[in-house]
Amino acid sequence: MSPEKSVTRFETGEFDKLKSSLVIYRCALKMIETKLTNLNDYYAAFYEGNPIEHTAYRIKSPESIAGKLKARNLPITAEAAVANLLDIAGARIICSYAKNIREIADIIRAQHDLTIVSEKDYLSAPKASGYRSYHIVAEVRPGIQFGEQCCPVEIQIRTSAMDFWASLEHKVRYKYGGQVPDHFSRELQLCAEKINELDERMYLIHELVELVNE
Ligand code: 0O2
Repeated sequence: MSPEKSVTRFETGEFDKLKSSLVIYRCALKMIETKLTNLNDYYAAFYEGNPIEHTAYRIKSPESIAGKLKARNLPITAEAAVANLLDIAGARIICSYAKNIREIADIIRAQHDLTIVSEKDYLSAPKASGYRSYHIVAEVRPGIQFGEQCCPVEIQIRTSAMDFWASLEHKVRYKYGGQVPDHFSRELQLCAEKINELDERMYLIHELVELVNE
């Protein structure tokens, strides 16, 4: 039996304000999507092994925004969301090997029309949950119609195996309303370690095959 989950929501007036606030995030996300599609096309045309497996894009749902504001003891308002949350617009890059993650992060960092706001290296320092990924928050300027306003987009870069783990852990955490029982947490931490080990071993196989080809 699943425990009861109480859903935090925006009040009607605030919900309408949030809907208007989300327009600029959608525009910013489309700009990042174009940039990453171009990067993917470049790799596909000029590299033998494209390190990008696939990309995904999402705007955080109002329920999820409200839940995050509540968890941080912030008011459930559009203003608080815009002022405090950097991951309302999110892009995810799934790549083949952990080594590709840093290469892709370097390319993103070097783009002149992006302003890097923050970076979190959960590869060198995984979260207590076992979560591994590289996060970059980049700001873009979606257009003069929004004045001088910049808009943040969180870009998460990880391997397929790390992504598989993160989806499962997210599902478990959601199921238990954030209070994951200890035995599940331990099992997930163990899986994260094993996944990391597998990522490294598969990369070694890949490198050996490259050597043999040479
Ligand atoms: P969703 O549904 O993906 O949008 P926070 O730790 O979230 O309070 P911050 O600084 O926003 O504070 O977090 P951080 O570390 O940059 O992480 C933001 C996002 O990374 C999360 O968004 C998740 O997508 C992912 N993430 C971070 N830690 C974990 C983890 O332990 N497990 C999984 N599965 N994902 C994680 P949201 O809002 O949590 O979720």
